[in-house]
Amino acid sequence: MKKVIIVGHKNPDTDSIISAIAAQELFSNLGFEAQARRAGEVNNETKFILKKLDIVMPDLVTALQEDETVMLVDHNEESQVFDQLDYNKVSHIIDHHKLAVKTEVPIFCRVESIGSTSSLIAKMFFERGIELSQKTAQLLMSGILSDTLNLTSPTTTVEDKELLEKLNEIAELNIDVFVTEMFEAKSSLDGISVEDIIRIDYKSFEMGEYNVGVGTWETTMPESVSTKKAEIIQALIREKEAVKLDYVFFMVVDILKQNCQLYLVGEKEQELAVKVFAGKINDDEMFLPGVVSRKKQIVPQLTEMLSK
Ligand SMILES: [Mn+2]
Repeated sequence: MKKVIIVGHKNPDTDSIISAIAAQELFSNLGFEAQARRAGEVNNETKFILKKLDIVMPDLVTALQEDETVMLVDHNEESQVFDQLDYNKVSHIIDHHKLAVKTEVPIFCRVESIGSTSSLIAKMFFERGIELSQKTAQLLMSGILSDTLNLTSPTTTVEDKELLEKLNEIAELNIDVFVTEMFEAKSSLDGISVEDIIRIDYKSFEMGEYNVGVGTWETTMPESVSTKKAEIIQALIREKEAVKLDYVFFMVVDILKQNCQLYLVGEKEQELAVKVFAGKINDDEMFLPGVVSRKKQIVPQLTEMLSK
């Protein structure tokens, strides 16, 4: 049997953990010896979901065995894969982010512009006619609801809505209640240090010649984070120096009011933000109404400017 290790990105979010767990079930059904792993500590939202659905947390990914290959879910950029990975070991990519790699050999690659990788895995279950348990259906719904911010993010597609409805025929979840609990868990700062706030949902990107870090904190209680702004900015500056970033940005996303405070740690970031987003800077931050998605509303715009 072909052995495949399934893993999401570093600083895993809910979608990257859930899509790995669900892909393990899908690919086991397709004749693989599939194992879900995680590439880092998980956030409070993910912990809440796995506990609620009584699902075992995947183990941390470790060095690969000779006969194992890797399926990347919810990412494909080299800067986001787990540290020890030789990219030549990647045999599969299932993702909904921009494709940013070239491979030496043909691989299985399923990339769609859809709201979550969980949506894509759900779609693959349905396409292949593989039966979903109630728990797996609930799990996939959580992934979709998390990544699309309950279908409100501009990344949401008609298909996400249809898949969610179809899954709920099996899952029978009270979506409103579940989402409220999920977002509460996501917003909780229980056991979360300032370092955790910037690290938990942080990604780095190559934009033109530049290395750019963009962290995000999605919350229903932005004030709980904004009171720590000065400390967060100091931590971001330390991170920028430590890993030699050219720019670092941090988004505090208000899930309910659908807006973002973009923290700007220095003059370079301020200049770039003014050019790209044309907002007003007030006390090291720029208010961006309607902006909630790093993938769709921050990264492409920065990349375009920095690639000129
Ligand atoms: Mn995702």
